[in-house]
Amino acid sequence: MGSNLGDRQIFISYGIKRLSRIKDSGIGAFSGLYATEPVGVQDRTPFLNMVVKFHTSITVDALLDHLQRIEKDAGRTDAQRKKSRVLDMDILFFDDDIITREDLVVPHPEVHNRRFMLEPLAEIAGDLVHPVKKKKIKKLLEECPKTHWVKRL
Ligand code: PH2
Ligand code: MG
Ligand code: MG
Repeated sequence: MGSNLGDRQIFISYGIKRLSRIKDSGIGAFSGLYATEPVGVQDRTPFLNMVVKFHTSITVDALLDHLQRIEKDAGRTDAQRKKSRVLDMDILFFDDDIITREDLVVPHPEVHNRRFMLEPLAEIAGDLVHPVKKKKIKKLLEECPKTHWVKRL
């Protein structure tokens, strides 16, 4: 999850609350909350980012629908797509599934390049093996250049 617009902490909390209400599912673990330098975004306001481990029996498409609905309900507009956003909820991994569709790529295509994803991930899933890179998260984190700052709050 990420937010860099408005009351960032409230939007992250809202995302968690809505996730916890998805049926046949549950949150298994939370990372800490991180302030992170924006990557590829004009606005210099730091993001708040965090990662949650989510157990579910719904399909990845049903999950994606939920996430998009939650983002929209938080007030996210299409104009925020490549810019600042009140709430962004991305699927980083879905089991070992490898999905390469136009509307969804899993594992997240940038996860190995982004310390703002890898640092919180390493906290709760350091031994998770990236099914494409075939490396553990903690290894990917070691190898990831420090192109942006990431600070655990
Ligand atoms: N999300 C982006 C683009 N850049 N930078 C940080 N620090 N955190 C994000 O969540 C983020 C980003 C696109 O979704
Ligand atoms: Mg997104
Ligand atoms: Mg994103």
